[in-house]
Amino acid sequence: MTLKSSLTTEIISQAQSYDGIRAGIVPLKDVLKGYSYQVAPDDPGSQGQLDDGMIVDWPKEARTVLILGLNHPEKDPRLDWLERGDTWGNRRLREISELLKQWFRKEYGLDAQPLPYHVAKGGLFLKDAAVLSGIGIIGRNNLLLHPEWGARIRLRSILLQGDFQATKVLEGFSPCETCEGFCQKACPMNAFPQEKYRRPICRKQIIANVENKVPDGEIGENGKRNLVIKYCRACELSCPVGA
Ligand code: B12
Repeated sequence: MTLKSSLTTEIISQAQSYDGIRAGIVPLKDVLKGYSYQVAPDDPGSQGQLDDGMIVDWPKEARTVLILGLNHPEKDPRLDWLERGDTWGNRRLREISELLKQWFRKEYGLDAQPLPYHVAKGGLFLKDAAVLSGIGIIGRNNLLLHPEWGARIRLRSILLQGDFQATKVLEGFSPCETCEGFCQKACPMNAFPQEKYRRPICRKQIIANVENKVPDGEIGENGKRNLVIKYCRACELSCPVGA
């Protein structure tokens, strides 16, 4: 099936009509050839805290990925807190994905499949997909940097039925080249020895966050505030891009 390239513009504009959303489109086959698939094909250690359902089989006709990025500004830290099995930002991304799926069916009579967060549950490596679709670049903090929001962005993907023209890869945006590396210096665990991100070191910090839940959530059934996990964001929030 060949679809008109003008549909890419329509799909992106529909996705970006939601507040705080940026979107990109990339062929699924390109994402599956990305760096992360080459080094970690099965996403080791990504068991995950999130309650996403598992997608066992991707639809056969799904050949395109629509990537969504939701701004997580510092002034709204709750978006990043994990409460009752999900973060508030991810709940918003799930909701928007579902609305886009309905819109896609109504508008074009085609199927869309929102994917889970974790690769082990049928999701994709989201930073690779976001770079390839032109939403941003990978910074020295090992995170996706968006020109306007820096690393303060969270990702989600939707598989689309059929082929669509990809959005362009971002060019001329390389803020880390002239930066003194605030992100790496800010890491409380020194997870960037020799300026390279080391996952096992970073993971120790994340485990400490998981073990140190705090009662800052909504009022639960027991009349007390729910416990929430506040993940470390030091390498993200110290980045001057989008601060
Ligand atoms: C497992 C996981 C973790 C693990 C391991 C992280 C890791 N990087 O290995 C732990 C729990 C430690 C973790 C920590 C964090 N995570 Co995390 N994590 C994930 C998850 C589920 C998979 C990531 C993964 O395993 N990647 C594979 C490993 C091998 O690759 P990598 O280290 O990420 O590096 C690859 C890319 O940089 C890529 N790359 C580099 N240059 C280029 C260039 C091109 C052209 C391409 C295509 C690719 C590419 O190649 C590298 C591999 O060689 C993703 C969600 C998802 N489904 O993708 C979120 C995700 C990456 N995490 C995210 C965040 C925000 C964090 C934290 C800040 C904690 C927090 N507050 O949520 C920290 C930051 C850590 C860091 N500086 O990288 C966000 C990143 C958003 C962004 N702006 O980039 C994601 C996308 C989830 C989301 N909600 O949107 N995370």
